Amino acid sequence: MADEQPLHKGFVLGSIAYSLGKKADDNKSHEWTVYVRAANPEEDPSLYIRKVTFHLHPTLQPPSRASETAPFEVTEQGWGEFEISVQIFFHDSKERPVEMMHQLRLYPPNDAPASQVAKPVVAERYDEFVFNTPSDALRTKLSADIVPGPKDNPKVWKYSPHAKWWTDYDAEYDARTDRLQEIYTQITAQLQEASKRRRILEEENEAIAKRQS
Ligand code: SLL
Repeated sequence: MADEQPLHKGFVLGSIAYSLGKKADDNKSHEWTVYVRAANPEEDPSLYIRKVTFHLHPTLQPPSRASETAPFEVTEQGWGEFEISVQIFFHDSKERPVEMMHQLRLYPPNDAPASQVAKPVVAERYDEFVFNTPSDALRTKLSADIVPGPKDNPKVWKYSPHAKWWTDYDAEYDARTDRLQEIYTQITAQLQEASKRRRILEEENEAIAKRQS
């Protein structure tokens, strides 16, 4: 019988924007990239994603851009922030395309500390694709261990020029899970210690009660 477990793939939809500084054209104050990347820095998302289309503001021509292999991204220059509609298509024809909105951010929030001004502005969110009825081929691909590809493989974001500004959600998750495990272990030890102390006190009480009766 076929394995009926759904498969989850963590991914990130976001944008990164660098200020081009004072010498830049008025209408090209920033260079930005909007992207769909795998959560895992070593994973090639083109194993399961066939194409991503980004629908930009009509001041950018042509507004519809298709990215047909990893990295799934579009880089542009401009001055303004706007909403980008993103469609993600999969190799598996049974999987319906996913449509999402992303708010492009170029400017740091007003309350950002001054030291952050030179950094690019990253706006991104983690999400998961859920494949409920993946084909055998997709299941095989998604279940395979991630083997680090050739060094500088442009399809994995580990080697992207933006990588140092990006969050490794997988590593963050693992670190949190390890920390939780540590806390559980400590609490269990403390509980055992407390119940041992309680037993000793109860025995002492019983002994005293016996002597008094
Ligand atoms: C705004 N609603 O008014 C937005 C629109 C459009 C920004 C922003 C393209 C570059 C160019 C560009 O930055 N468009 O115009 O050459 O803030």
